[in-house]
Amino acid sequence: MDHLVKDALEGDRRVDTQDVDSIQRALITYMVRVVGTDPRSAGPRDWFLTVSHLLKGILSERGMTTSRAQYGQGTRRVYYLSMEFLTGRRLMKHLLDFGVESKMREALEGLGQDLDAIAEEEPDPALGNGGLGRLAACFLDSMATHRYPGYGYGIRYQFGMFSQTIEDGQQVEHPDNWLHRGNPWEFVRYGVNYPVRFHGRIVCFKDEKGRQKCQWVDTEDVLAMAYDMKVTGYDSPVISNLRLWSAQSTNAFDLRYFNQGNYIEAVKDKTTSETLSKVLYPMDSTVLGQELRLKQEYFFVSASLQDIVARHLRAHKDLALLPDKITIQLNDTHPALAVPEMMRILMDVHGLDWEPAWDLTRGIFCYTNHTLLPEALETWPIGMLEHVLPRHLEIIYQINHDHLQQVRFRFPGDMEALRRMSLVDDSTQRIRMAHLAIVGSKRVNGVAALHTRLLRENVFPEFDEMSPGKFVNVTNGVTQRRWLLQCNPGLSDLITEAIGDAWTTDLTALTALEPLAEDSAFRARFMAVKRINKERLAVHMKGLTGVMADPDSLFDVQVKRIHEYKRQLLNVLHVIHLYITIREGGAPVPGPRTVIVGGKAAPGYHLAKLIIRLINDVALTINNDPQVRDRLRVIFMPNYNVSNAEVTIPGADLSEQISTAGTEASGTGNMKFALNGALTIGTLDGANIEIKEEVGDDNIFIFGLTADEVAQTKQRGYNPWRVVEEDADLKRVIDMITSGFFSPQQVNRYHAIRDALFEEGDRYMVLADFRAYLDAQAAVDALYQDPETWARKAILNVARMGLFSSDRSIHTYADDIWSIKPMEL
Ligand code: 26W
Repeated sequence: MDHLVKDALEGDRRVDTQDVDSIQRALITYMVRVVGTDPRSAGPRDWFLTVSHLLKGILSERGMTTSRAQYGQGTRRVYYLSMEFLTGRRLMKHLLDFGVESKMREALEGLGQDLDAIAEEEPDPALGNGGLGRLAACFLDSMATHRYPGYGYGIRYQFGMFSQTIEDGQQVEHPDNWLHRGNPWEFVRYGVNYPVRFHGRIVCFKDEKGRQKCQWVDTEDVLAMAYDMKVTGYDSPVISNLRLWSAQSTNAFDLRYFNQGNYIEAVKDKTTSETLSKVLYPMDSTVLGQELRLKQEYFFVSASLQDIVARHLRAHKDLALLPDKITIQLNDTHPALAVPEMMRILMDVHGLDWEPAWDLTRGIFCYTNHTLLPEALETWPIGMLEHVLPRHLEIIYQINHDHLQQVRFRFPGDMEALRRMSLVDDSTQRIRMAHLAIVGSKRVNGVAALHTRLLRENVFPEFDEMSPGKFVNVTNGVTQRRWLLQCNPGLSDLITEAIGDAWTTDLTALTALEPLAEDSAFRARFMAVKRINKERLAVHMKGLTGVMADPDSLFDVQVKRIHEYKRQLLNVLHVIHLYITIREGGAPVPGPRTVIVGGKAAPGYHLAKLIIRLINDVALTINNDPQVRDRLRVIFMPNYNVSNAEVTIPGADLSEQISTAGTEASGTGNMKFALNGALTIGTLDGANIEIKEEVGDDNIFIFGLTADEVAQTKQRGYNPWRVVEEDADLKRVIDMITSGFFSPQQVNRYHAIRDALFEEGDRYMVLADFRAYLDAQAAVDALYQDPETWARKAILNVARMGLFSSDRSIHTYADDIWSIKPMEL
């Protein structure tokens, strides 16, 4: 058999992807044999399926070659556990990674088909909320590209992030049934399934050697079934795997009812089990404490660890080798139950004692924190854990007992340290998942320099003191393959023509562009590319909203989740100020400018939804005002997602990164915009600080309070009323909103916003930064009047983005945290 397999993987039975004729033959074969449609009557969807099945074959061949090599080398691996992966569409990505886009385009053209139209048929798998999920996807890309042995684990949600429409100015959520026409990329592994247990009770006994043993019995079980998605890297022989778990009912559970003759109850149970992987929770900053969410977290953690341990034992036999052979990265605390679950598997399944099990466990995990917002730090009610995962609660208590011993030793007599460091919050009777993740990990990292500093100084200072060197920084990055090469072919070609293509896998190579900022011919070409991208974006938005933007105007873009801390409201206040200024004919007349805002609000986050409505009301007023509409236009872009980002980011002139300093952990959109030649207007928050250091103070618009100033101002007593009293422009803007100018049908529509700003003390300091923001925006307007200087700065931004590649992040994780090396293939 071996020679046949070898032939399939390496021989001439494969499609020759550099030969148009060979591709065409393969396409027709796949269309007929796999899709089952007559090529003469095939529509774009059939062609999409055909191309993806052809690619899937190649993915499988190369994937096998990778895993054969990995086993051969006994490679140390990293497992990336994440509740979310926002991979974006796959088709163009795989073509680009395999280097076959142009041949495929040609082959399809010969068959009368347009590749771009076919690619549009693919649903965008929205298996994530925002930054954290997209970061996971960028990391998988960087790992595969640089040949690191990485492996992702997550959930195959049947419904991903809701799709958003705007009706009557308001967000409406629609279910994202992304699988309804099948998912050609996945490999279903019916044979790879694990039972995941819930509820039940614990029985403890002494074994034959007199040791205390515990068993978890009378559980309700759900089956986790594996679906694999192959992950390609750019021009890389390594194919990684993203294994997503889907919940199935177990037959054993159904039988109980069957035997009682209660068929309907049995089927009902089946659907209850399957709800576990039904839907992604669309919140990215407030934890709800819902039992179903807890079950989702445990479901994917348990299945992943069972799979990891089984694979380890197949290859290495010996559990003691676990920390040598694997490392597991926890993407935020959502998979933090992995710590007690690993303990359970080692002790209850494999019979290890507590001490050796704990030594192994602590040598395996690392934890990334992605947020400083207190309401986003996960905690679970003890009562709920006791009910859903009684064995894990016991293990957590034992971990806490040992941990608090060490705290007492390190901080003798310090009751406050004990209280703050305990895994149990006594006042609320909840388990603190970040504490659990920290105690169970060998390294903890923040995602930008400021964020890591604040974690160490303000959020977990005692942990930092107790374990010097445990907290480290790894600043986020983005993959230049999707966020430049794929989404901005015009700029990519221009760069490659000028400096070669080394930047595609080493972004620091972009520094070679710096001298070209002084080359007027290059500047002209650079701005011509921007112009084309703005036209493409304008057409795209016209299609989505009916509103046409003028590509000659400054495209001012803020796209990200809608949240008070990200301060879309500050953006709106500026827009209203511009509106007033233009109407009054005040000098200098700003603009023309198109303000584009996009993003989803969590369905239960009323204030965020109200901000969306305000943007739309303001847009309606401005865009219908003949006196203003040629100088200022406002567009709310609906359904912001990876695919829309790919069109939006290359077309931006100005990137809005205006969070309250000390609230945005890193931001990654900020990096994507600058990489595509937008200038940033931003606060000294998250990675903006490092972006400023790289591009230079002259090439970025920084404004507002620093994180330390925000803290001091709050401490001294911040008074939003006074800020407004002292600023006539601000007062007019606020009055206009609260008087119902933008909502004449309902004059009190925005009173909740007024209350948040005044009665509730303007938690995010929107008013405090208003004047500084106006000044920075005035500087933007002035600079935009000087296109040559603008272009020079934009080019320097691109040239100096080398640091912000996810390749750099991944090399840092690999060297400093994971201790893994690229594979040799
Ligand atoms: C359970 C509710 C929930 C869900 C998701 C709380 C918090 C989250 C995430 C941690 C939110 C998130 O996506 N954070 C973002 O992570 C990015 C990648 O590190 C950072 O760039 C963003 O600044 C951060 O907001």
